[in-house]
Amino acid sequence: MKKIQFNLMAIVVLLLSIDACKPKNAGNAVSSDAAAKTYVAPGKYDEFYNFVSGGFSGQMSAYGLPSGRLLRVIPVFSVDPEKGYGYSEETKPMLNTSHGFVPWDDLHHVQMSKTNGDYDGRWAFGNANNTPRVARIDLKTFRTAEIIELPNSGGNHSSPFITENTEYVVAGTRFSVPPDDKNGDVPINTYKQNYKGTLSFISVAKEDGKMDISFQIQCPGVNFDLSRAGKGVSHGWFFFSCYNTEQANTLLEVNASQKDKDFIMAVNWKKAEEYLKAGKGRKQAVRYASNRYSDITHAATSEIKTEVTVLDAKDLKDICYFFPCPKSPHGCDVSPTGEYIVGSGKLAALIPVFSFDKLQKAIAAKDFIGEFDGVPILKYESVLYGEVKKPGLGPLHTEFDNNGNAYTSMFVSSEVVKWNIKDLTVVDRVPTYYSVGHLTVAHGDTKSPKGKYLVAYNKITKDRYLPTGPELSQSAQLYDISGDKMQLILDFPTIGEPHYAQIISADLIKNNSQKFFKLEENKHPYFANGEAATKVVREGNKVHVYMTAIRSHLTPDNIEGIRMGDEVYFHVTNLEQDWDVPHGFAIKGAANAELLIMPGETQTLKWLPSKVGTFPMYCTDFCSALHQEMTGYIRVSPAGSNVPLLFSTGKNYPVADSANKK
Ligand code: RUQ
Ligand code: CUA
Repeated sequence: MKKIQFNLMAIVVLLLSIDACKPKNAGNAVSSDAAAKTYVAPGKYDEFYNFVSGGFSGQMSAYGLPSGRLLRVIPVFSVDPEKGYGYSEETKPMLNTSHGFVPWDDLHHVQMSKTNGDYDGRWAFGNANNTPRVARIDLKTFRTAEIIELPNSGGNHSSPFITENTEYVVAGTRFSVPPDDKNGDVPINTYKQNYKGTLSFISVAKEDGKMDISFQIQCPGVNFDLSRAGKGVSHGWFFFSCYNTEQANTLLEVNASQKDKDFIMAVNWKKAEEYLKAGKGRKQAVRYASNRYSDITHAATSEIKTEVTVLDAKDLKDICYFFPCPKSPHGCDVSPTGEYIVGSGKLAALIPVFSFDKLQKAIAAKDFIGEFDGVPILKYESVLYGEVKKPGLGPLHTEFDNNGNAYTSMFVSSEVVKWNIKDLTVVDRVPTYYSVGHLTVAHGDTKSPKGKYLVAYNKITKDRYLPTGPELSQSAQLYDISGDKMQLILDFPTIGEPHYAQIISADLIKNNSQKFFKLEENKHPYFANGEAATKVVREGNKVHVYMTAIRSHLTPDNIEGIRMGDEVYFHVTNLEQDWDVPHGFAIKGAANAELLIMPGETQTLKWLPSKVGTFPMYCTDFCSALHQEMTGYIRVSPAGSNVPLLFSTGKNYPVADSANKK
C-alpha cells in the first residue's frame, strides 16, 4: 500500500488558486434539451422537495425539483421577519439557550427522519453550528417544532446524523473543549490535558418526535467533522471523521495538517446502550435549553435542563475504535447496504473505502497499531476495502444512486466524480461552477436511493448570475444522473451558503401538509374564540388586547384609554378556517415586531407606546379585496390620564363620552 505523502505547501498553493480550476466554457455547459428536463408546467407540482441548509443565515429552505423553484425559507436558528419567528412573544423561547436569547446561528446540515433506513417525510433536522443545538422541523407545518441545546460541546458541526429508524439524532462536537462541569479557565495550550470531544445521542420519541439527550460519550480531544449512521449490516454503529489529531490549539491550517493520516472513529452505539442500562454512565451537572413549540397553545416553552449521563470512551473500551484515514477527513459516508464507509480527506488525492465486515474482523482479531488517548487504533490496511485512485482533488462528500454508483464532490478540482462502489473505478466526471462543497442525490444517503437527480452546492460562484455587489449568490446546480453521463440541467441561487441538503419524494410530504389550525383546538391562554370574546383587559400597567382578525376587519379596531408607560400585548387570533388565509398585524412605532398569523392561530405582539397620540394599526398580508380597509386606531394618553378603557368595532362612541368618561 503506497502512502500518499502530500507536500503541505503544494496543497496550500492549490487551495489558494481555486480560480485556476475554473472550468472553461462555463457558460455553454447546459445543453439545449436541459430546459425541457427541468420544466414543470405552471400549476403542476415538482416531483421532489429539496431541503437546503442556509449556512450562515441559520435557516433552511425548501425548493421544488427539478424546477429549482424556491417554495419556502423555514426559520430555524435565526429570527425571521417574514414569519415573525423570534419576534412574536410565542416564538421567542425557541431561540433561548443557556447563554440567553441567540438571534442568529449557522445551520450546516439537513437530515430527514427515517423509518427502515429510508425517509419517512415526518421531520427534518438541522444543526446550529455555533451555539450547539439541534432542531426538529415538522414537515406538516414546515415550522421548527423543537430545539435542544448540547452541553459539553463547542461548534456542533458533526451533526445532526440519524440512525436507520430515527432512534437517535447524533451530534459530534467540532471543537474539543474543557467539559462544562470542569474549570474552563485554563491556559489554551493545555489542550492535550484538559480538552475533550463529546458525542451526543439525542433520542427521538416515536409518536411525536420529542427530543431528549439520552447519553453522551466523552472522547479524546480532537475535532469531529462529519458523520453517518451505519445502516443495514452496519446498523448499530456510527462513523465520525476526525481531524486535528495533532491536538493543535493554534494555526490549525498548518498545525492540524501535519499527519499523513487522521482518523475515522467507529462507535458501537448498541454497546453504549448496554453500558447505559448497566448504569456505567456518570451523571454530570450541566445546563442546556430544551425548547418546544406547541400547535395547540400556539406558543413555545423553554426549559433549562441540568443533567446529562456521560459514558467514557477511555474506560468503556469496546464502544469506540479509531481507524486511520488520509489527510484531514471531512465527509464520512456510508453506502446503501451499510458495508462501505467512504472517507474523504480534503487534502487527499485518493478516496479510501473501508469495509464494515473487515472492521468487525479487525476488532475481533484486536488488530491494533496502538491507542490514542485510551481508544484503540485499528490498522489501516485491515479495515480498508480499497482506494479510488486519482478521483480528482479535494474530495469532500459522497452520496449514492440505485445502480451501485457513488458520487463525490471535489472542492479543489471543482467537479463531481462518479465511481463504482464495487470495483472503485471512476466512471464519469462533470465540472461544477465552482468549488463544490456538499452534493445530494434523491434519497442518496438511504438504504434505497432513487438516483435520477443530483444537486451540487457551490461555494465560490463567480460569473454564474448577474452581479449583486461584493457578495454573489451561491449556486446550486442540478444534474440529471439517470443516464451513463451526468448532465448539468439547471442553476439556481440559494439562500445563504448551502452546506448539506437532501432530496425527498414530494409524495412523502405533500398529502400531509397542514392547511390550518382548528379553532376548537386552540388552547392559547389569550385566545378569543370569536368576535364576541374580544376584550381589552388592564392589569396594572399591562394591557391585554384579545383581538380577532377575519376578512376584512380587526376586532376591536378602535381602542382608547392606553397610557404612556403601559405595556400593551396584542393577542391576535386569526378566525379563518381555510387554507392560505393568513392575516398580518402591525402598529406604528412597534420597535420589536409585526405578526403574521395563520388561520386558527393566536400570536402576540408586545408594544410599548413611545409617545402620546393616535397610532394606526393594520393587516400586513393582502387577504381580500378589502384588505386595505383592515385597519384601526389606538389612542395613547399621558401617564395618569383618566381616559377610560374603551374598545369597539363598528361602533362610534360619542365624542364627549370617549374623551371625558371617567
Ligand atoms: S460541511 S461543505 Cu458543514 Cu462540508 Cu459544508
Ligand atoms: Cu387581513 Cu389583510
